[in-house]
Amino acid sequence: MPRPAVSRSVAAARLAVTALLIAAPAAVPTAGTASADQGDGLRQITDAQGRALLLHGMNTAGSAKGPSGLPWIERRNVAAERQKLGSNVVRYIVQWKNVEPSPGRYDDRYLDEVAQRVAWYREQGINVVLDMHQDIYGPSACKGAGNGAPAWATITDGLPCTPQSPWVLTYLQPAVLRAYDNFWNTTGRHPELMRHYVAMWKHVAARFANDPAVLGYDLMNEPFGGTKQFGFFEAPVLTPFYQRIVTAIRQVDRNRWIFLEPQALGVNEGLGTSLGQIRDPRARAALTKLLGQRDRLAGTGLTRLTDPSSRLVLAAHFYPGGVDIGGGYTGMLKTLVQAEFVLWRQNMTDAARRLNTPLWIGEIGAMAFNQPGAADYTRDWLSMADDLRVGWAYWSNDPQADGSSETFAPLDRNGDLTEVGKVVARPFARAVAGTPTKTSYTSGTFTLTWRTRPGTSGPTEIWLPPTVYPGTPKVTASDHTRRWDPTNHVLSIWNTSATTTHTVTITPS
Ligand code: IDC
Repeated sequence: MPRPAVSRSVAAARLAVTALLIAAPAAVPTAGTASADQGDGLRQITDAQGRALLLHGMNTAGSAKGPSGLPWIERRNVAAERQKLGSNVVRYIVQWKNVEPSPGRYDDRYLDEVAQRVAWYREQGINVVLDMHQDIYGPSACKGAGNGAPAWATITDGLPCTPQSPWVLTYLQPAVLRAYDNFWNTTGRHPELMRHYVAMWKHVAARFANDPAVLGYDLMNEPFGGTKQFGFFEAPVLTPFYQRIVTAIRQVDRNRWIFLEPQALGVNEGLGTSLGQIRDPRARAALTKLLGQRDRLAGTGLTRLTDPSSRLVLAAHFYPGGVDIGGGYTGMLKTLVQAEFVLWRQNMTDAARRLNTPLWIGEIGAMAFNQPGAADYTRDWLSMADDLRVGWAYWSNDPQADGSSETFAPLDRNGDLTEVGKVVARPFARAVAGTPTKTSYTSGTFTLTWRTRPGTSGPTEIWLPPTVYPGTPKVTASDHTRRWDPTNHVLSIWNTSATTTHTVTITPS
C-alpha cells in the first residue's frame, strides 16, 4: 500500500524536521529576556565546538585595493591586533582583478600570497573572512577610481566617466552604470561575466577549503545594481546570482560560512533589503540524508523549510548618512544618524529573521576621529552591536597616510592604540558556550548572560583590554570553574552551574 507508507514517512519526516528545528541552536528564541531586545532569536555564527562566535575585528585593508591586491600589514601588525584589540576575526580583502587577471586564467601566486597572510592570522587564532572587494566596479571603469573587477571584465561601451568627490558619487557616472549593467547582464549582452565570477569563487574556495583559519567567504562587497536598484535588483538579479555562487562553492567546500551582502545603496543607511532566500546545499544534503525521502517530500511543503545547518550569513554594512564622508556626530546630524540606527536595527534584524541567518556587520566605523562626536559615535555603534549580539569588522585598519585626513585606524604602524583604538578596545565574549542573551559594557563594567544550548563544548571566552583591565579582573559569575590567562587577557568560564542561564560581571581590579 504505497499511500499510507508515504504518509507515514511524511509524518516521520515532519517529526524529524521538527526535532531538527527544535534542536537548532539559533532557532531557539531567547525567551525570558526583555521583550524590547531586538536581538532575540537571531541565529549565531558558531565554531567547531558549537559555541557562538561574537566576531570583532578589522577590515584589512583599503590598501589591498591597489595593483598587488595585498594589504599593508606585516606579521607583527597581526599579532599587535590580537594583543591590543583582542581581534578574533579579520575581513580580509581580496580582488577579482588579482585572482583572474585574464579570462579563465587564475593567478595562484596571488592566492599563495593571500594564504601566507592567512597563516599570520592562524598563528594568532584569528578567523579569516575572505572578502571579494569592489568599489565603483573596478579600476578600469572610471580612470582608476574603483577597484575589484579586472579590465577584461569591465565593459563600459565607450561611455564617459569623471571621478567624483565624495567617491561614492562616481557610482552614478555613465561608464560605471554600464559596467554594472553588463556584469549583471541586464543589457542581455554579457552572460559570460557572471559565469566567470562564479567560477572564480569556486577556484578560491577550492584553494582555501582546507585552511583551518578561514571561517568564511564574503561573496561581493557592496553589490551595486547599476540602473536596476532595490526591488529590481536584489530579488530578481542578486539573489539568483548568490545562489549560483553558493552552489558552486559547496561543490568544493561544505563547511565555510558564506556571507551575503544586501545592496549597499540605502541599506547601508538603514533601509530594508529585499534579498531573497538562498538555499545552502550543505543543509539540503543534511536534510536529505536525515529524511531519506527527498522525492517523496515534493509538494508537502517540507522541502521549503530552512535547515538550521545552513551556513549563510546576512552581512550588512552600517554607514549612516554622512559619517564616512566627513560629517560629525553632533546637533542635527546626530539626530539624523540616531534615526538611522533605529531603522538599521529594525530592518536588518527583520531581514536576518526572514532569511533565518545570523547577522553581522561587515563594515562599520570609518568616521574620521578628528570629527566632532567621533568617540560618541564609536561607542554608540559598539553598544548597538553588543545589544544585538552581532559581530563586526571595523573599517579599516589602514594606518593614516601622510597628508590624509582619514584617521580611522585603531592601531598605528607601531601597533600602538590610536584615539579611536582606545574606544574600540573593549571587552567582548569572543566565544560563548551557549546562546548569548545579553552583553553590555559601560565604563569598566562588562556583563554577559547566556543560556546553555545542547551540542556546545568548551568554555565561554571573554577578552579584556589590558588598557582597562591591567591586572587580574574582579569577576562575579554563576559558574565557578574559571581561568584567567594573563598573557592573552582572556577569562575562560566553563558551564558548571546546574542552571540553564549563566551570568558574569567583570570589573577592573
Ligand atoms: C573607501 C576608502 C577610501 C577610498 C574609497 C574607494 O576609505 O579611501 O577612496 O573606499 O575605494 C565602503 C566601502 C569601502 C570604503 C568605505 C569607507 O566598502 O571600500 O573605503 N566604505 O568609505 N562603503 C561605505 C563606506
